[in-house]
Order: sequence, then C-alpha cells, then structure tokens
Amino acid sequence: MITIYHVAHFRSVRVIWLMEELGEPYEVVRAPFPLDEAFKARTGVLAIPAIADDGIVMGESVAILQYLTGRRIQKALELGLTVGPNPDPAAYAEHLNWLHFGEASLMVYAAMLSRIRRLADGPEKTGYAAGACEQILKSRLEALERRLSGGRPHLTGEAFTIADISVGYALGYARMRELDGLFGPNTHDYLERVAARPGYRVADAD
Ligand SMILES: N[C@@H](CCC(=O)N[C@@H](CS)C(=O)NCC(=O)O)C(=O)O
Repeated sequence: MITIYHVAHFRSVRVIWLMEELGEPYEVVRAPFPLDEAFKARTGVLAIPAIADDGIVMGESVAILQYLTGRRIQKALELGLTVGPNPDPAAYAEHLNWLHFGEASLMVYAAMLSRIRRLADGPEKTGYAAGACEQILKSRLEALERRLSGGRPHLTGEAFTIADISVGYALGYARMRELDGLFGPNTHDYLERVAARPGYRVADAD
C-alpha cells in the first residue's frame, strides 16, 4: 500500500484524488508544515507531496501521477485515466501536454502570485514580480479557456484523465486563493464539473 505525505489543500490532493479514482487503498500521513528537519531525516521527504511505495520515495506531484498510473497501466487505461503512446501518438502528446500544463503553466504562477500578495504590505506593494506572474497566468488561463470551448467535457477527449486531476487541482487552488476572477466561463464550468467528483471531495477535505 502506498503512503501519501499530505498537508490539507496542498498538491498531495492530486495524489489522493488519483487513488480515489483508482479505487485503491492508501495511507495518508499528515506532514508538519513547514517540514522540520526531524521529519525530513525520518522519512526522506523534502517537499509535499511525496509518496513511499515499497521503499521508493518520490516527490513532484505530476510525476507521481505518471508513476502511479504507469505502475497500474492496464487498469489505468481501462478506466481511461491515462493515455498511452499507442495507437495514437498525437493523443499521447496532447495528454502529456495538459498533464504538465497543470503544474508548470498554472500552479507555479498561481502559487507564486498568491504568495507575493499574501507577503506584500498592501496591493500597491506587490511590484513587478506579481505583475509578471499575473500576466503569464492570465495568458495560460486564456489558452485553457480556448481548449475547453465547444462543450469539451475534459482536457483530452471524453474521458476524465490524470491531466484533469493536474489542471483541476490547480484551478481549485486558484479559486481558494481568490484568483478565479481570471477564469473564463468555460473554465468556471469545467472546475464545477471536475470538483463535483467524489474523489476530489475526499482529497480536498480539511
Ligand atoms: N512542483 C512540486 C512543488 C512541491 C512544493 O513546492 N512543495 C512545497 C509546499 S507548496 C514544500 O513542500 N516545501 C517544503 C518546505 O517548505 O518545507 C510538486 O508538484 O510537487
């Protein structure tokens, strides 16, 4: 059984959400945050999320989604949770693109913008760094809005995949941090749809 190191509403939500979608057991260990040295030395965990799977400890939430589906590839393909390189390499490329987009193009900028705003002494003091983050986040959200146009239910085809877990988590985070004013209407609807899944509700609980 895998162990998931978790802090409420952190990126470990992605990992719990996937285990819920897979319908498999897992153990959650609540981590102290900020992580203290004793915890790091005891577990080998340097950032949240991390998992331990039969002695393998790994971090990076999106890499964990790929690892866990890769280790259960038959089941993950049957459930439609991932897309393989065959028979359609273009669908595979698209799937990986949106999977990584959730962290590299959304979450990094949303988290940085929210942190700068929280640390700054008033909105007029956020400076150029926040302006740059907001500009980039806005353009990425516009790309997402275009992708979701025309009634597309999920990011890569009809099925709900780990790309939706990656992007859905980032959008839920952005909403929690009051950045959802930057969302277009398709993005709002999409978040409503994926956040209504029972797996997300379990994963994003306090
Ligand atoms: N890109 C990484 C980000 C992980 C990350 O930055 N985690 C932060 C929390 S937001 C952390 O655990 N930092 C360690 C610390 O501050 O002690 C992922 O997707 O897992």
